Amino acid sequence: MVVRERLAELNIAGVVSATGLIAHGRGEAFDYLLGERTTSDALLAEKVAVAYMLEAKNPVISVNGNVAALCPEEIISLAETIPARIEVNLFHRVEGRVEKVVAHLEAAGAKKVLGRNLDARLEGISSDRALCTSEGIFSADVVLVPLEDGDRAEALARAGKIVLAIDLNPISRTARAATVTIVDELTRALPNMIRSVADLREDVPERRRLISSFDNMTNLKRMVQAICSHLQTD
Ligand code: PTJ
Repeated sequence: MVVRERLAELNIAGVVSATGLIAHGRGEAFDYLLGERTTSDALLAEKVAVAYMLEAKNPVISVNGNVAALCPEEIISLAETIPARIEVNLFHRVEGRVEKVVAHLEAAGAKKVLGRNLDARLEGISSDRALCTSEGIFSADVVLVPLEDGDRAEALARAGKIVLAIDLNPISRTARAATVTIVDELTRALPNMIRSVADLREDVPERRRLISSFDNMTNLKRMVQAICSHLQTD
């Protein structure tokens, strides 16, 4: 209830879009099906995603209205500890909204947030959603996309980037386009990821083992099985 109230308030303030509220409801529905827990497979995907971020040359965390509203402090903490850049990249580009989302992150302590000045375009998307920054998403080798839409996730993958998605829907286009899909609720996933950074920072062999032994399609099948098993328990 507290989270819903926060999202509703930030919708009125212009940070969260109207469809962001619908997207959140969709996420809640999948989370009920999953049992509102982090499965061992999701925890593994979280570690693999951190391994990719620590191995990256220019890791970027893409932030939209929902992500900024749900967990600004955790996004900032993950970005600082990796370290990674934060870029605000919106699906609904209403006039003045980027500024509101950036300001919301800055009020939570974020520094040097990218996204105010968009000077590059992702190939393969015709709308304004292709716009990004050359310093951030355009030149990133690894992009963390919590709650991403399918078109952009596919475009990022086609651009040769390692795409790390956080998406409670294991059959979404985003989930299937990503290199690693974390099927977990965002506010549970981020603290787990922050904890994994400490374990993996100095352990290069373990990072590489995690990356080379991970297969996203197998991961997604296991997450679908986890939903089915949960529904079959009394
Ligand atoms: O702020 P904007 O304009 O950039 O818009 C952001 C939204 C989320 C509206 C936009 O990216 C969008 O339309 O996304 P989709 O296509 O609705 O995808 C969102 C996915 O995230 C869905 O598969 C949801 O199940 C999932 N999801 C929603 N809330 C959570 C979530 N996954 C993890 N944690 C959540 N809290």
